[in-house]
This record gives sequence, structure tokens and C-alpha cells, in this order.
Amino acid sequence: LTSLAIFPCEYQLFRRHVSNIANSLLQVSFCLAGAKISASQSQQAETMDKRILQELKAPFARTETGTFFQEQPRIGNQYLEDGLLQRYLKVHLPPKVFTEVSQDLERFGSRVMDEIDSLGRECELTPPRLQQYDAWGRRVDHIITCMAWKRMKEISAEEGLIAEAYERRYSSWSRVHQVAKLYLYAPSSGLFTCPLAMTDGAAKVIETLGSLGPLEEAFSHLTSRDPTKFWTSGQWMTERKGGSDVAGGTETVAREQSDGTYILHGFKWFTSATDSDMTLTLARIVDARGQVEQGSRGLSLFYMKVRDEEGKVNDGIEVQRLKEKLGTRQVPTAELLLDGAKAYRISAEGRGVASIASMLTITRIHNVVSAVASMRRVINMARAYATKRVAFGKPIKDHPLHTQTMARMEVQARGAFLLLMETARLLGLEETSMATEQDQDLLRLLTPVAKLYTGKQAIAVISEGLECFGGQGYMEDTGFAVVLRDAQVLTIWEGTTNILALDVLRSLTKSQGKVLAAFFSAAQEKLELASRISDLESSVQLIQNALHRLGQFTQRAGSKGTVTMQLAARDFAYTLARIYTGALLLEHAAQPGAPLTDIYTAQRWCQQDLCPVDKEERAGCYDEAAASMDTSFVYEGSPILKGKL
Ligand code: UCC
Repeated sequence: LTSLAIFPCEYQLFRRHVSNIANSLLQVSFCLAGAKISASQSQQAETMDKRILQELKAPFARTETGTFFQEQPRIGNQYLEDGLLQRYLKVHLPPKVFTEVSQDLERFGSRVMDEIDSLGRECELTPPRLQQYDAWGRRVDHIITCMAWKRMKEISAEEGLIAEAYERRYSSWSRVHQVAKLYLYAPSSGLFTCPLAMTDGAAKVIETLGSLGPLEEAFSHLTSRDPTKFWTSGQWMTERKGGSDVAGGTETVAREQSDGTYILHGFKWFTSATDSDMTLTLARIVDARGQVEQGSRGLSLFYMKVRDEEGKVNDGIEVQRLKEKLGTRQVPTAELLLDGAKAYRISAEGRGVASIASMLTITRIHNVVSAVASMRRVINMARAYATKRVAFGKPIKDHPLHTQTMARMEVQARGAFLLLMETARLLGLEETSMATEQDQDLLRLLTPVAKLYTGKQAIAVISEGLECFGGQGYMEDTGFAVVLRDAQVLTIWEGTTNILALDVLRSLTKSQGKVLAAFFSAAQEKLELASRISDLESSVQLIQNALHRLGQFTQRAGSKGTVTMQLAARDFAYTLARIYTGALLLEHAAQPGAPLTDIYTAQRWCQQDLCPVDKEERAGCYDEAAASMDTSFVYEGSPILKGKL
């Protein structure tokens, strides 16, 4: 017994054995003392010994924790595992570009698998922390990030994750290349995609405004492939009064200095990736009378360096605290006091929101990348698991109901993927001056549509995906739970679903309907090829029908008040997303040599309600009476409104 390694969990068993053996020894010593050992006593002792031995050999006894261990699903090369991505690139990219891009993505896919994925996990396990004071009591506001997070910054530069989009070596296809790379990277990036989104957005603003003065230096850092030079940028918009109503919520003021720079005073409530090197932010300029203009027209856009050469936060910026978030804990998100922080105005006075809008376009597209990529990753991992996990006598991949569930997730993820790529394609055209007016209008409309729709899809698909792993999907240490926690931000960051739905309406109003005309034409064009393929005919018909109903709805809505359109905004945006994605899937499935799976995806997508706005309107959901009833219904029993409705 002394040679046995006894662990705490076996302690009770051990105690039982010891007491049994002690009893046996007592009996033996008693016998040796004079009494004779009876045959039955010796038999009893033998049986007991056997039982002890049996117990020690039993499964889960001693140090054994059982003999079965589930084989872990492992990440493979995500480029090679993604047939749709490969087919998309092959169909759209010029052959030489396809060869080069494909080679790069295959190599990068290996790097994600072998190196980056474990770094991403380390970022999750070692979240950033804030050291506010040094040992001697001096205020330092040092945001401490882990080595893996720092390595992500170097890798981003080495891989040109921002540079690729601005070097334009593949002309308009550079954006598609960059987006495909980010799509492979995002779920393994430990959320480094957050600073990259804002870095890309800042580069875009600077390129749009013209990189003059200090912006020239900033642009070269943001788009550098040299890890020692590469900068990331923040985007400080949200203040205590809120992140949606930027015009109503911005209190930060900017005072011009004699050298033409400004000093800023204010409180930024939600600044993501606060370890960044620079930022773009909004503030109200104080005029000679000490007054500021309220509303959107009072906001201007400023560029600010956040840290000095040693990485120390600049004077005039105090980090109040790091936020405690549901997910995205890998990213340092801070509350900042601006107390005389030096900044450069980079927009015309009062053109802050309009100037930062190009950043919003980019960060919203990055949001779509993350949404689609995380759906894809969860499905791929669930697929790997289904081949290894056996239940009820066979691998779970052989249970049709399980596979059907995964097929439904696939349809969503594939549709969302094509919507992402379409947005990236249009952005690439716009940035290389190759976009037609229709392309530009479509990009303006599809950006908020894709952002709001894929964010919702991601949460649903990822939640379903976790279920594919049973209880293991719910465990933090498998690394799956974090995917769901992180996904929840996708519908909030860069504008909530309703704010984005209202942005869709803004694009309609501002363009006097041109964006919608572009939508109808582009969708029709995409259906052309598919309408000649018999397997796709009925799906084409469903999209045509939905387009017709959408057209009728917009005509009816035009003659009604603004309340109708506001109440319809979300369903309207969903309708645009479903119809356009259906058209994209059909166009893709109609390509020569397309596999049956592409046809099947398009057919399945088109089975859903493609025009929810029509159904809801016919049900009277957008009438003023319905709005009033919604209020009574939602606040029924509320102590605040009781009896006042
Ligand atoms: O979420 C945040 C944290 C950052 C994390 C980033 C990482 C994400 C990556 C994820 C990947 C992992 S910070 C902030 C979040 N907040 C928002 O996104 C803001 C949400 N609110 C809105 O979008 C609002 O609708 C506002 C702020 C745009 C509304 O402002 P206004 O001033 O009331 O709106 P106006 O008056 O309608 O528009 C002002 C001007 C107009 O141009 P002009 O003056 O020429 O007529 C608009 O056409 O701005 C123009 N504009 C736009 N232009 C407004 N929105 C857009 C747009 N989307 N595109 C083009």
C-alpha cells in the first residue's frame, strides 16, 4: 500500500482499505497471540483482499480518471477548408491575381493554424490591465498588454493586413485580397481585428481628406509593413451621453492655440484599443466668444497622437479605468479624460461627422468580416467535432438531424460570405476610381445593410454552433464560449441594428432614392445568368417576386408619413439583405462548373421570407395605431407609466 500513489479524490477509498487491512491485522495478531486461525476466518481475509484488489483495478479507481477521452477538434488550414472562398476568388479574380492571392492565402492559412491561433487564445487568457501609478506614486496610466497581443501587431504589419488595401498592387482586387486575409485571421486574432478596423478606417479618412502635414507621417505608419514602424489607431466617438446620438452626446471642446493646433477637454466614455498609437476624435470648437455650436454642425474631426516614442500616454490624456465587458476582453477599452490633450483639426469646421463617415464605412465592413468569419470558424470546428464525436452508437455526423442543423447554419454563413465579398469588391472599385455611379450607390446602401444583418446572423449561428459541442460548447476552457461572448458586440459596435437601419433610410433620403434604384438594377443583373438555368429558375422567381413586392411597398410607403418608414426601417433593411444575398447566391450558383452545393445553397436561401417588410406592412405593423399599441403593450404594468398611457 505504501507504494501506491494516493490522490485526494481516492482518499475515501484509501481510508476504507486501510481500515479493512487494519481489521485483518488485528485478527491476525489476535490469532498469533494464542488463538488458532479458523478456516472461515482465513477465507474471509482472502475474499477481502480480492475485493480490495478488484476495487483498485476498477475504472476511475486510484489515479485513473476513466479510459475514454474525447478527441479534440483542431483547426485546420482555413483557406484550404473553405471551398466557397476558393471558388469565389477563382470566379472573380483575373487568373494571375488569383494564383498569387491563392498562394498567399494558403500560406497565411498555415500561419494562422500553426502560430496565430494559439497567440489569439493567449490574448483571451491574458487580458489587458491598467497600471495607474508607479511604485513611487507617480501617475503613469500604463495599459499593460500581453506578449501575444504585441506579437499580433507585428504580424499584422508583416502580413500587410492594412498595407495590402492601400498599396493596391492588385488594383481594385486588393480590397478583396485584404478582406479574405482578415476573414482567415479574425477568429484567431484575439480580437486584434478591432484595432485593425480602426487603423484601416483612419487610413481611409486620411486618404480621403489628403495626407497633408502631420497626417502624412500618420498615414505612412498606419500602412507600413515594417513592424517597428506600424501604428494602430483608435476612434474616440462615444461620450457619457451615448454612442448612437453622436451629435447630441459630444461634449468635448477644442480650443485653438496660437500655433494652429488645438487642446481638447472632454471625457471619452468608450475608447477601444486604447493602447493604439494615434486616434481620430470629435470635438466642438470654442469660438472667440467662448461659445460652441451644438448638434452635428458643431462637430469637427481631430487627429491626436496618443503616446510618445516610449509608448507613454501623452500629457493631457488620463486613463480613468478599463471597461469590464461581457466579451472582447482581449481588447483594452478605456474611459479617458482629455484634459488639455494636443490635437490637430483635420476636417473643415463643423464637418466632423461627415468626415468620420468614411471611417465608419470601413469599420462597419470590418464588423462584417468578423461576423462572417466567426460563423465560418464555428461551423468548421463543429464539422471537425462531428466526425470525432460518437453518440448513440455512431459519429454525430451520421445523425441526419444534426447535419440538417449544420446545413441551416451553412446556408446563413455562405450567404453572409457573398454579401461581405460583394461589399469588399465595391469598395475596391470605389477606391481605384473604377466604380460606376451604381456601384457607389450600392456600396453606400449595402454597408449598413451587411453590418446589421450579419451581426444578427452571427449571434444566432454561433449560439447554434456552441450547441453542436453539447456541454463542451458552454465551457470557457474549450475556447468556444468566448466566441459567443465576443459575437454579442457585433450588433452594438459601430452602430446598433436600429441605428444602422436608420442609416439605410439616411442613404435613401440623401441620394433621393438613387441607392434603391441601384439596388434594383444590380439585383436584376445578378439574376440574369441564373434565370437561364433550370435548377435555379424557381429560386429566381422567388427573388423576382420579392423585388416586386419591395417595389410596391416603397411606393405605398412614399405616400405615408415618416412614422411608417421609421417603423419599417429594420424589416426594410432585412428585406434588402435577404433579396440581395439571394441574388448573389444565385449568381454564384449559375457560374459554369458550379458544384451542386452552390445550387442547393441558393435554393435553400430563397425558401425563407424574402420580403418581411411587405408581410409586416400588410399586417398593419407600421400604422400609427400599431405604434401606439406597441407602447401600451411594452409598458403594460410598468410602474412609471401605469395609468398614464
Ligand atoms: O463602437 C465604437 C467603438 C469602436 C470599435 C471599432 C471596432 C469595430 C470593428 C469590429 C471588428 C472586430 S465607437 C462608436 C460607435 N458609434 C457609431 O458607430 C455611431 C452611431 N451613430 C450613427 O451612425 C449616427 O447615425 C450618426 C452619428 C452618423 C448621426 O449623426 P448626425 O450628425 O445626426 O447625422 P446626419 O446629420 O444625418 O449626418 C451628418 C453628415 C451628413 O453629410 P452631409 O452633411 O454632407 O449631408 C451625412 O450624409 O454625415 C453623413 N453621414 C454619412 N455619410 C452620416 N452617416 C453616414 C454614413 N454612414 N456614410 C456616409
